[in-house]
Amino acid sequence: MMQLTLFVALLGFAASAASGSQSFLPVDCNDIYCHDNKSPSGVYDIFPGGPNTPLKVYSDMNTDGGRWTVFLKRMDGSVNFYRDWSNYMAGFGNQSGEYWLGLENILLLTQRKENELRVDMEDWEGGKAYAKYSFLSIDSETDGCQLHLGSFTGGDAGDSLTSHNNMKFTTFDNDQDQWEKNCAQSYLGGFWYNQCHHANPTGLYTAPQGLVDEYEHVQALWSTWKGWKLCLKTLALKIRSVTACASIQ
Ligand SMILES: [Ca+2]
Repeated sequence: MMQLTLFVALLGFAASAASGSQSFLPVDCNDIYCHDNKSPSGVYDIFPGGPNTPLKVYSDMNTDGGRWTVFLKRMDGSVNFYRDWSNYMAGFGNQSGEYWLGLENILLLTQRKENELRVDMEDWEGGKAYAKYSFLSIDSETDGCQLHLGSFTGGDAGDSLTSHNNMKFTTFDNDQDQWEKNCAQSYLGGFWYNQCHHANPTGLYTAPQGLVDEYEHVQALWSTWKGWKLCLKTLALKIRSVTACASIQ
C-alpha cells in the first residue's frame, strides 16, 4: 500500500512537471534542468521520496552538459566524514559545501531512474581529471546497500572504482567488506569497501604534505590518478539520468 501511494504521488508531480505549473517538484537535478535549462549550478530542493520530503542537493549544471545530482562533495575538510552507519544512511554535511547525500536518498534516486556516474576531482596544482561509468544503483539497507556499477566509459583519472562493484557499504560500526578487519576503521571513511580500496572518496582530508608513509591509503584519494598518498583538493561523485529530459519535452 505504501508503494502504491508513493507511485500515485510520483505520478502526480510528474504531471505537474510536465505542465510547468508552480507545483513543479523535481525528482533530481535532471528534472530541474529540463524544466529550465538556464538553471545555474547550486543548491536546490528535489523530491525523490515524494512531495512531503524535500531534499537539499547540489546540482552541477555546467560539467559535461550539466544535469548532475551530486551525492558526495569534498572541497575543504570542513566536515568530518568518519561517521557511523546511521549517518551514512541518513546523510550529513552542508549541501553548499562538503556533504554526503545519504544511502537512503541515493537508493530513492536510483530506484526512480536509470543513472550514470561521473567523478570529478582536482589536485593542489590546478590539475583536473574525471572518470565516468555507464550505470550506478544501490540495493536497500536489507541487502547491505550493495553497489551496482556499470562499465568504465572513460576519463583521464582512470578507473579506480570497478574493484568496488558489487560491494556492500561499510562503516566503522557495520563491517560488510571483504577483509578480515574493518576497512572503514583502517582507512577512515565509509564506502563500498572491498579488501579494501582503489579509491577512498570519504577518507581523511589533509593538506598535500605532512603525513608520513604509515598513513598512506587513508586520504580522500583516487589511486589511478594520484596514487595512494595524495588527498585530492576536491572530489565529487554525481549521478545523472541516462535519458535527458525525455518525460518533459
Ligand atoms: Ca571485514
